[in-house]
Amino acid sequence: MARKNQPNPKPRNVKLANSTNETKKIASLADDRVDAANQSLRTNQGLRVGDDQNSLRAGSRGPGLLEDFILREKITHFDHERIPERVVHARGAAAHGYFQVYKPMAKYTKAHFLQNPAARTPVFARFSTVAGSRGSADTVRDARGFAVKFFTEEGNYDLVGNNIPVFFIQDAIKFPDFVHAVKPEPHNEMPQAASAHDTFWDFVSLVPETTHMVMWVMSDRGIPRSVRMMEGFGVNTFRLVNAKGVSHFVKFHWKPLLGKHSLVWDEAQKIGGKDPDFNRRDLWEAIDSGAYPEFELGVQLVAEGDERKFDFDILDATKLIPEELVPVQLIGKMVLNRNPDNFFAETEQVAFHPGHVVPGIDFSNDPLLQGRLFSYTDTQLTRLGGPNFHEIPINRAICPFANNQRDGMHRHIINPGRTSYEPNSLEAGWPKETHPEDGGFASYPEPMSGQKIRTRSETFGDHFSQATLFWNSQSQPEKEHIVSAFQFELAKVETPAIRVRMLGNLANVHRDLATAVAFALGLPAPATTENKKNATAKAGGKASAALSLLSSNPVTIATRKVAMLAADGVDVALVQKTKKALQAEGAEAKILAPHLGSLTGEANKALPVDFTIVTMPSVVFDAVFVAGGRRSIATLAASGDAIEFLRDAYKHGKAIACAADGAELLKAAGVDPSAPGVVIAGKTPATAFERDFISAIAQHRHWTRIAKNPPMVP
Ligand code: HDE
Repeated sequence: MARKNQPNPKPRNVKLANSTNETKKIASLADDRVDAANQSLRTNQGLRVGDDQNSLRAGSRGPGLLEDFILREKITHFDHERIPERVVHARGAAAHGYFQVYKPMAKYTKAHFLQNPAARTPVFARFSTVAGSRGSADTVRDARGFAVKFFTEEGNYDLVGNNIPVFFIQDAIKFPDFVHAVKPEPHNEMPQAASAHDTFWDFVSLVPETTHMVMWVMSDRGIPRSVRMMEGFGVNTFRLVNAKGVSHFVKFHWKPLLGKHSLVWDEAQKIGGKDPDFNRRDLWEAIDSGAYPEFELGVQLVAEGDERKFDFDILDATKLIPEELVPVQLIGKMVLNRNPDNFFAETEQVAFHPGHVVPGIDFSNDPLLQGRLFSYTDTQLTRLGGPNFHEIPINRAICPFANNQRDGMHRHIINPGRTSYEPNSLEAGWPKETHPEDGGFASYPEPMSGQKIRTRSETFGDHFSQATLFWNSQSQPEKEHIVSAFQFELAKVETPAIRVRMLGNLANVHRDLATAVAFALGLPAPATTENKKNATAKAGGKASAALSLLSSNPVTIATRKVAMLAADGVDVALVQKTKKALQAEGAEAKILAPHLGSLTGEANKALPVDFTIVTMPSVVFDAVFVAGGRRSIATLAASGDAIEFLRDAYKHGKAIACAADGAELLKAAGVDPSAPGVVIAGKTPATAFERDFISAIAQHRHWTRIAKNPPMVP
């Protein structure tokens, strides 16, 4: 076996000292990989197994024998395969990669991994939904976790963020209440992974500080097209501290190089049934095919002395700092280039913690963050079964490592020597502290004074201005989606008083929003009651372009998936030409047909089929190409599956291209050939057809086709 059975008490991989950190981490994980190829099947004690088919029994038809230690070992291990899932963020997918800073950040931080543009720091990033169980669907409406572990030479640094820059609550003491409210209801454990139920809306309607984040979750941010196409945010305010001890407050951002894109709600729900692993599969396949997801790391920096210059409190996690006030500086890039070898060992056992910091990164007094700093180690004790979870390969630091902690469940390290205390003289005082000037961690010495009280600062009191800012910043289609989401969720709420109370909160965000939602609920539009002054006078009266998903996206179809619908009799030449043009732009084109194998095309040309139409529905593609050929079109026009495929693509605003002789099929599917985003071959030269199709896909959605459904206001 490849495994080293004797854990090394010295720093791991010292012999790799000249290699990059990235290689070190890969090597460190490789030490723990057990490759079963060419190996005998053995028990956990190393005994070679002679028969893995039959248990030990008294005669071939007799009872089993207690003596069968091989059966007992196997079944016992199986019985204990499950560990508690994460209380929140149970459903996730992850990838390895690296981070590289663009230029030295010494002016702001002494963190080593933010200094050398030539160095690559290994990372492990996990993306998750929040409310659902481990086996829930990927495309539910929810915030997404965006957690990154940096294996730096000064120890592990975790940036444990979300895809939404603010949080529901201001104080950690409300977190269990919030989570209990959003989780399935306790009496019947329904609904799974959904906020559209009474307890969630009961809580948020009673706690107005949730309004801003609720706006984000009801927006298209709640249903990302791909984790590769969503932003990430550190949410809480942290500190960067330089070698001279000068501190800046910092908000962290991740910006995806593929732009920010979302699903539409009907599509998200259908994917939930057709491919519950949609986001997980998308991440895996992209990395597998070499289309490595990339995210730039951004920082918003606020000098220590400017802490109070905003009309909100930067310690309040329900607020963001508008990019117009403090621009985001892009300081480096993360590339995810390797899928995990084993889901459980890596993705499930990875343990993030916002308190895993390195010198040069520190905390603010944000009361949500302060509570988080307790929670994450505590939760691992239950989830990973004891205090030694840092020894699990995926959690191990790559730097030299020694301290006086000892024993506990599942201890792997074998510490030689007699001392595990400090001070000691028997081991010459080792392991010893490091002076901060030499890299030892020292907390930022923020001056403190004040009474010991349970009070929230008055500066946390405005709950609506930024919710209004968010609403104002959305494009028309995005506003329509927010309205539809509230209409959907609140119509699922069974208790009328909760709907009414929630409308009261929405009225403080914007009259149009409250009026439109009230219409669908059959309720009168509520009057604006509270905080109106704030909502108009402060940031709420303005807009911030960066808050719209549709702003500043790159024009690209890279990694987009295009379905090519075809049947026997297909015009193979046009399919191949269009496929080539799409691939040249980095998109992926797949042939979908009524049967697998090969299609017999016109002039007896063969076209290999990738998938049957029923197994790969429209909702898992970004665009559709309807191949030509008289017989092919006639077959598809008579196929309910092909018609539904096109109907969905049309309804979901996706680009549709069709060969010149495909009118019959479009008509059967109710596709208007002159609608935006529908491109018909033959009208223009072939090159223009390809170009028009590519540019229609690059627009992601053709919103006017979606906006008609449902009506936003009476
Ligand atoms: Fe978490 N959160 N959280 N959270 N959180 C956990 O830690 C908690 C919050 C976030 O992929 C838990 O290991 C408290 C904000 C992510 O493994 C737990 C509070 C943000 C992940 C926990 C918050 C997050 C977690 C559950 C309020 C965005 C998944 C399992 C004070 C910045 C990490 C675990 C992964 C996971 C506690 C609020 C992000 C219970 C008490 C705000 C991405 O410790």
